[in-house]
Amino acid sequence: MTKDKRPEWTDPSQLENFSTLVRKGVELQSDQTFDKNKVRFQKKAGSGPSIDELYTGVLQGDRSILARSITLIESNAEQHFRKAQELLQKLLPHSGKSIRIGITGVPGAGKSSFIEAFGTYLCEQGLKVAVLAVDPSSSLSGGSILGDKTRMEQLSRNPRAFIRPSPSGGKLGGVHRKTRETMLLCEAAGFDVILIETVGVGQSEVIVRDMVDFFMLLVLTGAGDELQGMKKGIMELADGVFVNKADGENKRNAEKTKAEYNRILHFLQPATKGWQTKAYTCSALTLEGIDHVWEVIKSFEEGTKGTGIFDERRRRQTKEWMTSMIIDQLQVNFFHHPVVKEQLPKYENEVIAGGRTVTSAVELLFQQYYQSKQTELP
Ligand SMILES: Nc1nc2c(ncn2[C@@H]2O[C@H](COP(=O)(O)OP(=O)(O)OP(=O)(O)O)[C@@H](O)[C@H]2O)c(=O)[nH]1
Ligand SMILES: [Mg+2]
Repeated sequence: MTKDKRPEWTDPSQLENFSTLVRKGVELQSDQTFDKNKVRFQKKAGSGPSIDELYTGVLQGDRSILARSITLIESNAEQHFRKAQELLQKLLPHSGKSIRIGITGVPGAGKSSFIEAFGTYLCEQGLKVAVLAVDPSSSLSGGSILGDKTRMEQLSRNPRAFIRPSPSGGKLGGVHRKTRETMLLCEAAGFDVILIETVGVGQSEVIVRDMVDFFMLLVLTGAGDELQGMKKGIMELADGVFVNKADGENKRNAEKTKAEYNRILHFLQPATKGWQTKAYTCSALTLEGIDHVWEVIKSFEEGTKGTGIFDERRRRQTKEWMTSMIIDQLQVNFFHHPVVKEQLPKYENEVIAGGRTVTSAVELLFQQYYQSKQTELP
C-alpha cells in the first residue's frame, strides 16, 4: 500500500474496518522494565523484593531472603541504606533473643576448626547457629575471613547453620555497623546462637567484645614465653580462655598451659562483673571438651541473667553503639566537608613547618567549618 492510498482516520470502535486490532495490554509497573529480546517484564535492577516481603521472609527464617536482607544492609548505596533501615526498624522487636558469642585468637589458633566443631555440636542440640565475622583487614584488602569455608564444610551444609563472611568496610565504622545489624537480622530469623569470629590482631577484638555477651579467647599450648608476651589487655576482655588442640601428645601440655593461664587470670580484672574468667581445654579435632564449652557459656548466661548483669551489658552496648555511630558521622561530616578538604592541607603544612601550633590550626579549621555550616542552614 502506498502512502496516499492509506485510509483516512477511522474510528477504532468501527471494528469491522480493521484487520488487526490493538488491545490494551498489561501495564508496566513502576519497578519493571520490558525486555524486548526475552519478550517479558523484568524487575528493574536494584528494586528487589519489597520491605514487607523481606520482613515476612526473615521472620519465617527464609535463608535466601535473610541473605538478601543482609546484602541490603551491607550495601554502600544510599537507597539501599534507607530500605535496610526501614526493614531493621520493623524487625527490631523480634531481635535480641539469642546468645551472642565472640571468638578471637591468633592466626592458626584453630578458630575456624573450632567454629566448625562447636557450631555442629550446637546444631545437634537442636539449636540454630549463625556465624558472622569481623575482619580487621577487609576494609583495606576487600578480602574476608571465613572465606575458608573449607574449614567449615560440614557446618556450611548444615540446614540449621548460616555462615556469612565479613562485610567490606565502605565508610568509616562501616563494618561495625553492618555486623551489628546483621546480627539483629539473624536473631529475627530465629537463630539461637550467634558466633562472631575475629582475628586477634588489634582493634577488632574490642569491637567484637562490645557486640557480644560472652567473649572467648582461643589459645595454643606452649604458653610460657608466649603467655608472658601476650597482651594483658586481650585477656581482660575474655570471659573464657580455651586452650585448643588438647589432643594426642599435646594433651598434657594443654593441661599445663591451662593451669598457667588460670594462675594469671586469677590476678586480672574479670571482663564481666560477678563472673570469674577461667581457662579450659578443648579439641576441635577430637571434639573433646566441646560440650563443656557450651556448659560454661550456659552457666555464664544463667548467672549473669540472674544478677541483671546480662541485660545491663546489652543496654550499655546499645548506648555505646549509638555513641560510636555519632562519632563516625561527625568524622565523616567534618573530613568530607569541602572547606575542611580545602583548608586542611594548608594548615597541616604550616604546622609541620613549625609556623603554627597544632591547637591554633585546629581552632581555625573548626571556625571555618562552623562558619560555612551556618551559611548552609536554610
Ligand atoms: N590437632 C589439632 N589440630 C587443630 C585443632 N584445631 C585446629 N587444628 C589445626 O590447626 C590449623 C589451623 O586451624 P584453623 O582452624 O585454620 O585456625 P584459624 O584460627 O582459623 O586460623 P586463621 O584463619 O589463619 O586465623 C589447621 O591445620 C587445623 O587443622 C585441634 O583441636 N587439634
Ligand atoms: Mg580461620
